[in-house]
Amino acid sequence: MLLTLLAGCSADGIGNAFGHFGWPDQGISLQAHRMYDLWIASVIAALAVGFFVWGLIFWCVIRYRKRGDELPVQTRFNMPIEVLYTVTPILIVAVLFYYTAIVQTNIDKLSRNPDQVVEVVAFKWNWQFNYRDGVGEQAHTVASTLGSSDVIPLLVLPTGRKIRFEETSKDVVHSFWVPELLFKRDVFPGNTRNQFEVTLDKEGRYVGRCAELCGTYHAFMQFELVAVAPQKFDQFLAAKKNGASTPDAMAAIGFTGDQRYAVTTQPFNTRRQNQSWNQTGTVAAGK
Ligand SMILES: [Cu+2]
Repeated sequence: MLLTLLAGCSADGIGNAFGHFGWPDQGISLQAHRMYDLWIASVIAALAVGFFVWGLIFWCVIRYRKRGDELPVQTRFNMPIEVLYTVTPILIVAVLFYYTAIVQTNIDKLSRNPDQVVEVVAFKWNWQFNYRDGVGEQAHTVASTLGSSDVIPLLVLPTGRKIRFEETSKDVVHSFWVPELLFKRDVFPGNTRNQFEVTLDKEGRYVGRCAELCGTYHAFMQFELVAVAPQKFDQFLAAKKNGASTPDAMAAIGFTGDQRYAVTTQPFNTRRQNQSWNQTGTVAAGK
């Protein structure tokens, strides 16, 4: 069953019918779709085993319920059954492992020449996204967007192109997470430069968050992924390279009014003064 599901496209239909079994959606990247299919197939496999086991339990409860005071036949062991319920779980785990390894390898694969490299810089408590002219630390930043307490940073990216993320943190461990990518990866300070690639296949605007409790204002680390057509992305990047602000560059590719800013979330009020308990008249830490 797992085989047929993974091979076919019925995972989408079943996922839709059952609320994606708890996942936010089907994902917006090629990588996400593979994880989604694995998730749906795994849940179905788990449910199949579950229903089979529940069936056996209820059958035993009903078929062998106490009928009198006579002691039933005392069976000690049954070799074929012992072998069966040792081998079957091993087989199930092996199949799940096999497909997980395939999908995971695919998700982690880095192409030799990604079409766009973005350096994700996390800091307490916001994000900077640097558009790079190549791969690695030696490459240069050609444009960037930066978040603050008042501005949600926008991460504008093209669909249909291989995008490499290179992550680095200025201080503590953060985690880059766009729920619709069905994926998150920790952002480390120091020499560790975590990388991953996605190819977006759905235009739209999606909220992103820090997924690693990184300090007092962790919850304020939000950003917005704006997936646009490749030509629009080229125009956006050209505008940024010419020194345009992010809202102006958004205007250059057709976003008007409030659409030039994040629409999926908004800056939270830090209420820093209110939060400095027992310190009336003094300035809150971090101010
Ligand atoms: Cu964080």
